[in-house]
Amino acid sequence: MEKIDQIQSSYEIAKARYAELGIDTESVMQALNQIPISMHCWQGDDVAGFESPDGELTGGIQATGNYPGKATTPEELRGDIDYAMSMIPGALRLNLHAIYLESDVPVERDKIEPKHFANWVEWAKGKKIGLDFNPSCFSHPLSADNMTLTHPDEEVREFWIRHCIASRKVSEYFGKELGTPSVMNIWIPDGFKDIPADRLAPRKRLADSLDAIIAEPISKEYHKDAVESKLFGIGTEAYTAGSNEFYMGYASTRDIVLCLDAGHYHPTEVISDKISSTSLFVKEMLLHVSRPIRWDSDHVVLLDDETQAVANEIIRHGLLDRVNIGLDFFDASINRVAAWVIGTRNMRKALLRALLEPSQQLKDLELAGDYTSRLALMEELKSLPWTAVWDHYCVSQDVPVGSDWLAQVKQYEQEILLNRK
Ligand code: RNT
Ligand code: ZN
Repeated sequence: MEKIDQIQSSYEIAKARYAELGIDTESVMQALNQIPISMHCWQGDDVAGFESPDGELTGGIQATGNYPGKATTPEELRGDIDYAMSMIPGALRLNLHAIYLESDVPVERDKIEPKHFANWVEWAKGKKIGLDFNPSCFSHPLSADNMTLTHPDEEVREFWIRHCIASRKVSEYFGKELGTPSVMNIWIPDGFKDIPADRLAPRKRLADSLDAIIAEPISKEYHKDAVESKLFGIGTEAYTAGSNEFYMGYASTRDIVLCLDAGHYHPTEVISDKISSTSLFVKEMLLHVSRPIRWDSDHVVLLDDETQAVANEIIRHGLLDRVNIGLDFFDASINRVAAWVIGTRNMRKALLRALLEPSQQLKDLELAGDYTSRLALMEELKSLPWTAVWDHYCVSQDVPVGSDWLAQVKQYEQEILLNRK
């Protein structure tokens, strides 16, 4: 039997199995295909950007590894993203950082303009995808002491405020040009390596800076403000100004988007448990789906229990229109295109499994106090033939099935990546 016929007949069997649970796999695949995942541009070049040829990553984050073939020009990066996206099924967006601007002359961060991102917009138009944005408050002489929007020096603080305001204009331009709002996420590395004497003042300055940044209203049709907390960074182990409580309070009182990054909490804390609570107090969320390991918060996303739990929470509570799914990882020790494909396909797989779950039935069992059946069903669901639905879905979207994409990436590596200087 041809592989394609095998996939078809496996799918028919799976379809019948899920139908027994009242799940219609056809409408599941339709719904799945429309959920946008915002792929981050920075996996392609280890968060280097195009500001200067030897831009160095700072800000308490690090990309480790020196796998050959990283993109060093916008054309290379777009080429790599195009190639990765051709192997990933379903709706995608691209998440850009301010340091990915294009200009013949150096542009200071507080002087960035929409025109510096015109090529990205044209590219996005061609692919019919939306763009998201981030001011880059790191890898810069004025962020060298891990202080930006909280800096005690007003001049430095004002610089970063101007950068964030300029970034909002770029974000608004994305939304206007592409017909879908750009989510602009502010993350700052600000904090202290050792025990601070004053935990309050930097947070007060941060609140004031953010208020100045978002003072000018911009239509949510084009642009949405988001803020991202982090418990720690390399060199900011003792204290970060932008803690979880800080931003939870800030986002809910200012009615902006709260970003939850999977790698930014205490080691046993998970964002899957935060989505429901947050949904009661904040209208919209942004997720940075990622994977923490010890000191790092940015390993490639796996199809692990936590990624699955995140997807389940979104689907079970009907939060698709209030949760923006973004990815945030950067691994420089493996093929970077493969990293995107692995992580993004995994997020999509988790969403598929979440959509295939008879969640009402599980909730009913819980309400009836039948925890035995709840556990039994949850466990049996894991071995239902979701992979047959996934393969069929991949075929229907004209992307590689199973690990077939790997041979393609290896070929791309030989022909393109290894020929880069
Ligand atoms: C850093 C934050 C932040 C960055 C990106 C590059 O810890 O997660 O989101 O990873 O903005
Ligand atoms: Zn993040």
